[in-house]
Amino acid sequence: MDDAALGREAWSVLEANWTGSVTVPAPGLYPHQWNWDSTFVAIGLARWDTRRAGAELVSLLAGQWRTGMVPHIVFRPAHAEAYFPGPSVWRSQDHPDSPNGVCTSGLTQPPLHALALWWVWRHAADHDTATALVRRLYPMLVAQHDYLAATRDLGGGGLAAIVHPWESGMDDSPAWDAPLAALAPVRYAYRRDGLPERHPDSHHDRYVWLALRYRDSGYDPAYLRQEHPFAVEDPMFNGIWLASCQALAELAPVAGADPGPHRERAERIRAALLDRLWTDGAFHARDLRGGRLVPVCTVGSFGPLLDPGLPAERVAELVRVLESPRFMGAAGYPVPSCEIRAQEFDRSRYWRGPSWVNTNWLLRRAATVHGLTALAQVLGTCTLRLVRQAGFRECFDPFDGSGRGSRDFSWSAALTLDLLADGAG
Ligand code: 2M8
Repeated sequence: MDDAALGREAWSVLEANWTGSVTVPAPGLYPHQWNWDSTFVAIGLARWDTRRAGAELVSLLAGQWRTGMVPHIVFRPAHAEAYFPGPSVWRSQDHPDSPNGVCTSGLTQPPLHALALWWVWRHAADHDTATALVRRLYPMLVAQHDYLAATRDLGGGGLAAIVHPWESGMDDSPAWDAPLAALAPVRYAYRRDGLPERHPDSHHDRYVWLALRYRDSGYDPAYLRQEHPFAVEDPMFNGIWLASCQALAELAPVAGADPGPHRERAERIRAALLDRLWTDGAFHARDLRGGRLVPVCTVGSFGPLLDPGLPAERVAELVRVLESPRFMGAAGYPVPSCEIRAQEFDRSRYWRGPSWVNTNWLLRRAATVHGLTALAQVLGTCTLRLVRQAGFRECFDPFDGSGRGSRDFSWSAALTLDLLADGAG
């Protein structure tokens, strides 16, 4: 399929998943607005349609809480209980800090928003619209970053902790196995049929239990600090946060603000990543409750590569691991979501092996940031090969490229548009 035809197909997926104000991740399984999905959609649309890219971010931020937290799901009322856990589980409307008239979840997702806004601003054909958008969203993104610094630094070392696997976006990643296994066994009727590739004795019961505990605390920051049994410093979440701090520093002058505090925060996050999460030639998640680094290396281990200021020797070490048979070197369709030789690796299980377009895009961006042109080229070409051969699937087998999970998946389509516009084909 040539580039023009692939681009047309990507557009038709995004049209079909557009509700008039938001792009849902996929028909059927995901009927609401998801947080980082919308940031990837905005990135993908940035070079093509400034207004719609902006609308995607604006509708997502309509769900922002007064604490600054940007929720991981903004619900569409007409489809309220079409996804579990829906609004009746989260009960956001009972909380005084939740937004008026919008139902959301009580968790967040990786803070890619400022990077997405910067991407839209930088690539906008319609400069006035982009500038107005930056001025409107900048204070909301500052509030989001302040929330992470004030409420999520549960380890006290300058990083933001996730308090639920869903907050990572890489839900079933083996990086969360040990912290989840330490929880008491629980059983809830939480099953989703039709997804055979998900973990059969999955952690989903624990997911629901964790979400309910946090909800029942009244989404209380003191409870998170003192009692909540799941708290993990994820290198991908924090690498994305760092990149977003740098993006906010770039955007600050457009909004008439001082970039200094964002640069300082980025430096603090870099120092904390190196100090707290680096071991054995890569970044690893830190289980704050278990008090140790998680041994398994996943695609999340490369998140801090998004930082142009990462010391050169660390960049070289990470790229060596990335290109080795542990990751890209043994997969025909990189980058697998988990190290191939790890015991936990599974080529077909959700976030435990398959290759995803969004993480490939992030790593391609990281390669570009460090001037690694050949690596960026391989990542772009391989990602386009996946969608050309298997369509805009949710994820892909890293060895044979066959599609997994949902079809017509929005971020796979949107990021294809970005790769095509960037000449990655
Ligand atoms: C998946 O996560 C949701 C929960 O948030 C789920 O499993 O139902 C993940 O792949 C996540 O990264 C993504 O944002 C979401 C919607 O595509 O689906």
